[in-house]
Amino acid sequence: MKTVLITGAAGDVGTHLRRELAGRYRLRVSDIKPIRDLRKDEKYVRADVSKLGDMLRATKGVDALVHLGAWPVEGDWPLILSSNIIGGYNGFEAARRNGVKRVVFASSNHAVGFYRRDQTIDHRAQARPDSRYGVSKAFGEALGALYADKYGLGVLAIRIGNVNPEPLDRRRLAIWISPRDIAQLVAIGIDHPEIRFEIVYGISDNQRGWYDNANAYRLGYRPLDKSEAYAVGILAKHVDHANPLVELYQGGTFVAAEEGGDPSRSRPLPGRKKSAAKRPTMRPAKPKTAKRKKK
Ligand code: 15L
Repeated sequence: MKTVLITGAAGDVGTHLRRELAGRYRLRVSDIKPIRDLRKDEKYVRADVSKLGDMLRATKGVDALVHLGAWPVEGDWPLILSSNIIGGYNGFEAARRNGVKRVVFASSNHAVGFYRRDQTIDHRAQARPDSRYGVSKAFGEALGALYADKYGLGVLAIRIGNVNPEPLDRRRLAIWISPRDIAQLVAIGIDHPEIRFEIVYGISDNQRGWYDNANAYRLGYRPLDKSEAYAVGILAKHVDHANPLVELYQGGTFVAAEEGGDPSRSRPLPGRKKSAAKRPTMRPAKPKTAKRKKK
């Protein structure tokens, strides 16, 4: 039986995974918080992901690392830097130094949150983070590619939507993943014989999804749950957010935090002055008809 370390195991996703993966692997679980409801075959190691020494101790002798440990939403820069950027690096580096063969990295939909909801994106979509948190997840994916290419680790980065027993709202009808489906993806990351570096989306079989998750299916993923089963009840309660950008982009409220995000501001139209394109519009304004020069 493989020994698998789950970091951030006291969090929501970690708690679901501990239950779903029990009996399948010998689980070592780590967190900065204590975990009191340990199963008899689980071992707890206190580890702060921002400390390389802790991560070296925690990853000793494990076959695979499931690296969930991080700040889980948008946060200020010092927090994202220590928990997610340094914490992400420490996970991969400790795995490398201890000869861990597999890393499953918990990336997020927020690494690509600035794609519009009317776009379908697949695993090749380049990062368009909607937050510092999203940037840290894109950084983790890049680390995964580096550690796979340079050091031969097998890495699965899962752009996780939202793990919950049921989808929470209209946006989550697109990105929801059930606990048993995320466990299935994690198990693919640990056991699939041919993984070098792969990105997949962590979503169930969601009819309203905006991801083409063909790469996950290619690796054998067969989700058991569908968000559509909850659609009628959720849509009946749905009220659009006051900020239209929240409904326009995949990242939802993350795109509107602080500055209120609108990527069209940073893309001046050809022949227009940059300052004019900076207006916070959702659609690029129509170019003015060029004035004729007087002869
Ligand atoms: C995430 O990446 C977060 O960790 C989680 O707390 C949710 O905010 C989720 O995304 C989401 O987008 O619903």
